[in-house]
Amino acid sequence: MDCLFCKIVSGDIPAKILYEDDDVIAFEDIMPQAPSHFLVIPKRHISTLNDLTDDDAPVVGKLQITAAKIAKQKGISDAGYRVAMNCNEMGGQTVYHIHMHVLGGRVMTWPPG
Ligand code: IU
Repeated sequence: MDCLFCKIVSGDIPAKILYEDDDVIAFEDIMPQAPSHFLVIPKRHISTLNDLTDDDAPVVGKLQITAAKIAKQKGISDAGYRVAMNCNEMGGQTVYHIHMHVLGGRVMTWPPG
């Protein structure tokens, strides 16, 4: 599988890991778009949000719960933060292994560009 995030999961590509368990892994984004910007991904390869099935509900829920826990540990949860998942080209997806962006530490604008 020629997937960059699968290679982070396997340890073939280094990343600053924030959290890991059997199902998900979280790491700092290499090109942060906010003072705090990390990604939470399922360990199992899922290319896009369009590929999710009902069976994926537990892992998708775990992405969000993990994101919130890490945001709290980082001290950004009280001030607030943004969670985003991009899907396909027009959604701004560049890595085709689903990932939840968590951005905080600055005021977010709406709508996103
Ligand atoms: P996108 O939603 O697919 O556009 O986001 C991909 C993100 O993955 C983007 O913010 C990159 O900076 C980030 N990233 C990373 O953290 N580590 C990597 O090795 C690669 C991309 I490639």
